[in-house]
Amino acid sequence: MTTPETVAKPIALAKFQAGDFKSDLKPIWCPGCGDFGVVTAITRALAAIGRPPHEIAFVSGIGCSSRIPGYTTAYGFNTVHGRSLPIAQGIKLANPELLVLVASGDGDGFSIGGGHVAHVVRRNMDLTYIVMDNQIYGLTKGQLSPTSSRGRKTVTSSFGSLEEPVNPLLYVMGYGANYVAQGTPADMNQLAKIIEEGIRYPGFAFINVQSPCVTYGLEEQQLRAHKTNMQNLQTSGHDTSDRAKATEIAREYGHKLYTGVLYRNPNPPPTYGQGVMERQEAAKAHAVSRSEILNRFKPAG
Ligand SMILES: Cc1ncc(C[n+]2csc(CCOP(=O)(O)OP(=O)(O)O)c2C)c(N)n1
Ligand code: SF4
Repeated sequence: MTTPETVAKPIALAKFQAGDFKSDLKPIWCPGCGDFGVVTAITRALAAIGRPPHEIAFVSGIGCSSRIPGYTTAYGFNTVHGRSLPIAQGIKLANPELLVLVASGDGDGFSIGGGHVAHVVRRNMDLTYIVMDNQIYGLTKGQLSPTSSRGRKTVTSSFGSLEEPVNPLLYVMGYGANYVAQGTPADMNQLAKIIEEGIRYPGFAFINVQSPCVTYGLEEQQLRAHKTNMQNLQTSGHDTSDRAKATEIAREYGHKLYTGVLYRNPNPPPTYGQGVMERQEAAKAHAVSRSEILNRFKPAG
């Protein structure tokens, strides 16, 4: 039987270069913004996947990071702040053959759009969700975001934040995500690789990217921390199938920068799209033909 996964999973069909996925639009991000590295990593991952741009839908919300679909040659939909996930789910269900990527900022994804994350994870929608986590609202000029650390001074918290930050890794692990990874443009090869693996994963894949905002963020501290405090999970022999260990690592968010795949369920459960397809097949098998219905209601005599 054909399921969204069997038709949508990327098979290397043609040879592509990363440049084939870069649009002619010149990014208007601030020079040095981490998001430049993220779009490069995404285009590299797409080249490795080998699906042509017209078979890819790239959905985002609103924010500096959400500009990213426009910088690629995939079909792009820069939607509404916080609503990228519901729209991406609709696109995937309407056309299961499309490869659907979703991009957000930490504000877009875990503040106004935070409520959608639990549901997309528990449904196991076959989407790749990339969050550019700069711990600040960049586009609107430096307000406190849900991942800003306690004590962080911003234009909306001049005496320091009184709140504990949201932990995006623990959040998705808590709802049972099957592919969870974290990367940074400071390690481009790994970032491209974890995005590629996320796209290949048959189900919902979450990739948190520590992407520094050089204008309103704590870029110096962040970049220094990335260089000195990074711990590469793949070179340290982490077992990506160990959910309990991955949850322990996720708890370190904000303290230690773990990069690579935290968790990859080796036995991917069925996706929501698969369930929908199966029900459609079952409904067809039990379908009553039009003439049968007309016969049932045929007037006697
Ligand atoms: C419904 C709605 N509320 C608020 C805004 C204003 N707004 C636009 S982007 C944004 C936050 C941007 O931060 P983030 O999502 O973290 O992305 P970044 O710009 O840092 O990449 C806000 C509050 C909006 N456009 N729409
Ligand atoms: S404001 Fe920050 S997040 Fe936005 S483009 Fe500039 S550096 Fe990047």
